[in-house]
Amino acid sequence: MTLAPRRGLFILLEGCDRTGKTTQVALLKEALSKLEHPVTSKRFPDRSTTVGKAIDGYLSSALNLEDRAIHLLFSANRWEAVQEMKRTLMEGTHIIVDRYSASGIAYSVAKGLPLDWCRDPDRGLLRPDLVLLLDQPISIAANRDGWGEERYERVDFQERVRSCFHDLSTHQDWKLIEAARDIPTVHTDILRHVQEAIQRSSDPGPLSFDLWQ
Ligand code: FDM
Repeated sequence: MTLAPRRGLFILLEGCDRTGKTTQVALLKEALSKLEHPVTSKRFPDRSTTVGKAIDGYLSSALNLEDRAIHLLFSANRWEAVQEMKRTLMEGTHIIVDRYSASGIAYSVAKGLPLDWCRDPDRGLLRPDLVLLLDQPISIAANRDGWGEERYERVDFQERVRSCFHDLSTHQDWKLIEAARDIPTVHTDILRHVQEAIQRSSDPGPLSFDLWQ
């Protein structure tokens, strides 16, 4: 009899724009690969799908949409990835994800949409096993190269997004990562949390499709 592989962990990095998530996802993936953990990565929005292309048009301001319409597209973009993510995790591969439902909520709440309304379309999505919130003062992000190129890169808006991430994190077991430190230090911190999660979950149990429920 062949035993099914231990399932992979869904590891999520969240945070405001330019907190270093993309760099940290790449470093984490490289580190886990070196440790011989099967691992892949994914980012939301996934701009490669039909829905993702509409989102990309919106983010680059080529396309205008109602706040609620774009919110639903971001959610649809997560739902369309569920089966692929499930398959990958069940094969025993960890997935490191750059943004997910919390971004969906934080950015829409920052526009003034009600929290409950924003959470509803994502109810029942796959729940992450570990959430790392990369956090730093917005003034640091605003000094990075290329700031302001996309629709949401405005200081007042990002302050509201950050505050919503903080509110969300108080009700969940998220790890707060101080992102204003140098890249290797942040990486070491993230890797420690992830290794602890991997060690803790000798049997991670079934996947939970109960996000926000
Ligand atoms: N964003 C991202 C949302 O507004 N809602 C979402 O559900 C998600 C996943 O899209 F400004 C925003 C957050 C950010 C932009 O930028 C995507 P990056 O650079 O690809 O993370």
